[in-house]
Amino acid sequence: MKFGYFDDVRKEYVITTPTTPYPWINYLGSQEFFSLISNTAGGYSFYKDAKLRRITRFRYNNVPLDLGGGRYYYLYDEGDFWSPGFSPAKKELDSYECRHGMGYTIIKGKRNDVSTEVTFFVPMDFNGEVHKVIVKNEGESKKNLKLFSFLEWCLWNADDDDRNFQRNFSTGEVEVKGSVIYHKTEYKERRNHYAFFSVNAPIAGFDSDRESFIGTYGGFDAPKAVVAGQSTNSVADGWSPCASHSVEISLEPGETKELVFILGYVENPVEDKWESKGVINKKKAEEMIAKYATVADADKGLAELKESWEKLLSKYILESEDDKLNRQVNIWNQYQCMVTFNLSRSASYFESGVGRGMGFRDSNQDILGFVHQIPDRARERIIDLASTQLESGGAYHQYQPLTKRGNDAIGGNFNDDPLWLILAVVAYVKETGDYSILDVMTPFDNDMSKATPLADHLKRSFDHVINNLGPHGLPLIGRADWNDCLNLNCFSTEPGESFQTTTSKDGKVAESVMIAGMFTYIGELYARLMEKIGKQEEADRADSEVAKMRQVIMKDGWDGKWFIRAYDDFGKKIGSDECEEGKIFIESQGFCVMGSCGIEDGKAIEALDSVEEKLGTKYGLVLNNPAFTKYVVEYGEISTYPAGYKENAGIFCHNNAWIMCAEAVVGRGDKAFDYYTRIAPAYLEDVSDVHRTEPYVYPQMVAGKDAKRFGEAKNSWLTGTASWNFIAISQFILGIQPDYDGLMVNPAIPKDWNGFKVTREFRGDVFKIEIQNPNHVSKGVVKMIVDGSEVAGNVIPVVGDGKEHSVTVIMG
Ligand code: BGC
Ligand code: IFM
Repeated sequence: MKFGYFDDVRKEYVITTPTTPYPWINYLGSQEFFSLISNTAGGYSFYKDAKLRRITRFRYNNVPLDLGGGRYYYLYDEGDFWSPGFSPAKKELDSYECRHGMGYTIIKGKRNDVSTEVTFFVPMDFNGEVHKVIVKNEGESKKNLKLFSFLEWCLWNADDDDRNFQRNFSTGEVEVKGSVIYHKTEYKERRNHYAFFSVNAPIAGFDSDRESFIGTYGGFDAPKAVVAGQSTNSVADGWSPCASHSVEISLEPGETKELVFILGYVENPVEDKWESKGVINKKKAEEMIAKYATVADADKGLAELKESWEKLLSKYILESEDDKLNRQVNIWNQYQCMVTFNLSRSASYFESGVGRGMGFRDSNQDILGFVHQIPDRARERIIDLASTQLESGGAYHQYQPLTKRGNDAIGGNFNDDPLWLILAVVAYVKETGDYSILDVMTPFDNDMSKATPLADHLKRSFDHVINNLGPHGLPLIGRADWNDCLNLNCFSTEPGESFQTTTSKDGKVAESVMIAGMFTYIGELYARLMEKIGKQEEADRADSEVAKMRQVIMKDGWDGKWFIRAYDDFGKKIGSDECEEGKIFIESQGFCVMGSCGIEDGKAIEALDSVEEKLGTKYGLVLNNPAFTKYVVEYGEISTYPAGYKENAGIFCHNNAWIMCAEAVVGRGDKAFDYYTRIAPAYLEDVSDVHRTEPYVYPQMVAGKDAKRFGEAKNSWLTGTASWNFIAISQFILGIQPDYDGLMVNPAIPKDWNGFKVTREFRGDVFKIEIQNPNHVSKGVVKMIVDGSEVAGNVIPVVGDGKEHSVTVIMG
């Protein structure tokens, strides 16, 4: 069942009912001010950091879920009232539509012959949300309406806001001046920031105290002031500050009224601190309000935003015979990659914004998906990440975006972390040709006195693996590798003790075949990069370490029909046929094959066949099989999940992409693409009732075949799935791979494809690539013609003239 449709021309998903199976959200903002907005206008906003600078309040775990808070509008029409976005009033609407587009959302609702359309967006270079509201009388008689706005302020630190009521009920401060409501509460610090909510029209009244607006025993669905059709002009003093305007709107039949509301955030430079308590400098707010003073200004802001997205999405454009594939590649997957770059794993309808900052592993992988769009920001992000690396080559697992400091509470010791940095840097250099990044003096643990060139950070990442090998010569897993829940050194034998605190022995036994596989894949990329910058000796050293690791994998990491997953702290195999449950895991199959293990002797194919046989389902590949039904205390968190969920045999869409890549490596394009379509959201639109999360973005996980709710997705939006699936489709299946000296073309496609076209902007040139598949093969390039001349091999050389170039590639 579907709950909307794709409008590919406008690059929007159009939702046709407010009661989607789960709130279907979008993100506004891509620089410093961000918002989450659901199809009923629920969600919240923050500046840079969802934990430390939360602007509006949202209650996770609310009932119903999407009424945790939002930026809400109510129409009052002589006794009746409703919300044009359905929530929070939840009065039935005569028509409803929500269009989630690239950085904006339009919600339209009609009742009593009054249609209202609200366009929400965060303009470029603007620390605020603009709401353009159009109210139209579509009836035959005059309407005397009142429009109420409403939002609730969060007292800045979302974590504290949720807990520290003894303080926070006494700190709230607001100021109302004309049509602007200012939120001035201090958060345990001398005030240097404030927020405001304005409208570009005279107001009939306002409320800034939530209880006065809603009533002590009321709810968002029927606020006292809205029911009465009259604001109370409350000025908050402690308790819960909010912001609500009421605007009188009289409309003749056919008449329209347009308004612009702005929710803004102002940060003052340190030197401009206010000296007196309760006084704020309103100059910046006034400038922001003036910038979008009219509907024409708002329209211009929206047009600029759309243009910037057009530009971002023009770097890789696919024309294939498959509309679902085109929309997935050209619109939604690239959009999701940008959102994951901006938000890491911090704020979604599954991530509370207070739980985590930016992940070292996660953000490095995110770079793979957006580096072609904004290489400059990828460069900056890489340096930020590398600056939290430790001298040992290990890394803080997370850092807080506002401070950019490593998070001590979580620490490091996830032994896969360092390798992802190499992968991100290689992707950046291949995309840009900018080797100078390798010379950037980059601190360890943010301490500039310990800075070394970025190239040295990569060496330490590489060496971190070989300095931490276990009894078989495989990498020690540390606290966990990519699979956060495989905690082989962190288990407890005491009931009730935390998994994360007790080390069983000395952490020198448990080994990860996945990290070994990653090392063969990424280590080889490191060797090639070193060769490129003339460090042949280092390249040779890396090559020989990688070759050694491949041997170790084939000797002690091969189980007979697939790669084993790990050795536990007692030296016992995990992910082996000899195990009772969890006989096979997906991660090591993907990375060992990508790292060219078992290619020559057919073992790679054998491992991939086992993947389909043991892990395959119609909704994707499960992570392990059989699912754990018993606790295995020495494995850590993994077996605490019920069978079929999350890391215990859930379908982790992230690692499905590694299998697509591996299938492409062995040349099986049909299989690679088949796996792609099993999880790509555009192909699952028709089962939205089963899948439940947004049909336009990937979820992190879909319940696996052992789960009671097989096929149901969770954790949509913020997941490495976005970047890896983009890599899988764009570089491994469609096969357009940035390389040091040009664009390599190496598709692995289904045999029945006739071909496809890709427009790829690369280092300033635009390549119009047409791939023809006259002999219906999956892999192999027999001829390549660039600007009319045949070129040997399959690398389109960089031209560097900033012009358009035509490329024809014949497969065979
Ligand atoms: C959770 C995992 C999750 C991971 C994300 C763990 O603590 O339990 O299920 O995927 O964190 O980092
Ligand atoms: O690898 C992790 C990722 O860092 C966060 N989400 C879950 C993945 C698997 O555990």
